[in-house]
Parts: sequence; structure tokens; C-alpha cells
Amino acid sequence: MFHVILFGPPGSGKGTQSERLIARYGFKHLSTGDLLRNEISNNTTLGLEAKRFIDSGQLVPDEVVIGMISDALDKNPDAKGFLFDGFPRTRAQAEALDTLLAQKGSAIAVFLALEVSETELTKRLLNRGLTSGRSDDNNETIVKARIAEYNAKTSAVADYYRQFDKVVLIKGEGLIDDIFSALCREIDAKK
Ligand code: B4P
Repeated sequence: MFHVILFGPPGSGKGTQSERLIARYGFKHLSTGDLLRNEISNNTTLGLEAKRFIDSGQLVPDEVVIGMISDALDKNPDAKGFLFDGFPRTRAQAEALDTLLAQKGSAIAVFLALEVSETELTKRLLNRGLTSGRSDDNNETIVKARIAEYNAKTSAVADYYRQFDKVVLIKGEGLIDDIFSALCREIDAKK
């Protein structure tokens, strides 16, 4: 099994690039953002709880997202490999993921980190907010709060994987096709 983490700040292109990587490599896509939005649209208890955090630009509590990922791993025993998109976002989530994978005799192969400036992130998210209908994209205060959460809690996740020599930095600005090619080169080199 070959598992990849696609990492980066909000709006860095994780969702955009994930779609392409899945089409090329056949990974099972696990996006905690998509899983949470699905819970919200189904009006579940978990979704109602998560919405409060998402709508203020904060991270959803670790135990909620770790539980969701654990269920998703159990439901896909035959997956050739997972692409984790938007997870882990805290050190506690990273440690929990390593434990869950180790229980299945497996581990993360590579941690691909998209690098994009804050000015470009804000521009992309507000731009997506014009059409996406996402409540967390259409307000500059919420967008700034998401970037602040990333700087306070999420960026340190890269340091966690750096100790295992798994981190590769990828320039996330420029043409979507060029960024995709750079990601594929790194995956092909590790396969
Ligand atoms: P996510 O759904 O993970 O979303 P994201 O970080 O906002 O976006 P992404 O990086 O995927 O951006 P995209 O490709 O779409 O999270 C949403 C919220 O859920 C979080 O704020 C948090 O509250 C909660 N959450 C999720 N996971 C969690 C976890 N593990 N723990 C706790 N809470 C969690 O790109 C954005 C825009 O840029 C698009 O419009 C795209 O078209 C454009 N774009 C992409 N690449 C481009 C390029 N190269 N050039 C120009 N534009 C580009």
C-alpha cells in the first residue's frame, strides 16, 4: 500500500490537485473537508457540531476528525493506497494517523507540501467564495482566521514528518498542470 499526504494551507490547491492525482494513480481520496461538508449537508449531529467551527474559520476538534478517518480506513480495506487531503492538520492527528496505519501494517510514503503566499491564498479563497456557496470562503475575516489557524496549529505538522524524512516542498503557485507534474515526479520517484 502506498499512502500520500497532500499538505498545505487553505486554498493551496489540495482539492484541485487531489482530483488529478486520483485519476492518475487510483488512490482512494480521503478529504476531511469533504467528509465534514457531507455530514453538514446530511444534518447529522457531527455535522451540526462541525459547522460551528468551520463557519468561524477554526479547526474541528481532533477527536471528531480522527474518528472519521478511522471509520473511512476500516471501510476501505481493499484500497491500493490513500491520498489524505486536508488531514492531518495537527500534530495529534498526525500521531493518530501513524498509529492507525501501523495497526494495518502500513505507513505514509511521502508528505507533499504545497507552498503558496498568504496574499495568493486570500485571493483564491475569496474568489472561490463568489461561486462555491461555501460559507467559509466568502468572508475575508473567516478566510484570515483559517490562515491564522494554519500558522498556529497546522504548519507544525510538516516538522513532525520531517523527522522521518518524508517531507517534500512543492511550489504551489503557477499553472495547475505544472504543479501537478511536480507532484507526480515526486510520487513516481518514491513508488
Ligand atoms: P478543506 O476542505 O480541507 O479546504 P481548504 O483547505 O479550504 O482548500 P484546498 O487547499 O483544498 O483548496 P482548493 O484546491 O479547493 O477545509 C475546510 C475546513 O474544514 C477547514 O477550515 C476546517 O474548519 C475543517 N477541517 C477540514 N479538515 C480538518 C481537519 N483535519 N481537522 C480539523 N478541521 C478540519 O483551492 C482553492 C481555490 O484555489 C480553488 O478555487 C481553486 O480553483 C484555486 N486554485 C487551485 N490551484 C490553483 C492554482 N495553481 N492557481 C490559481 N488558482 C488555483
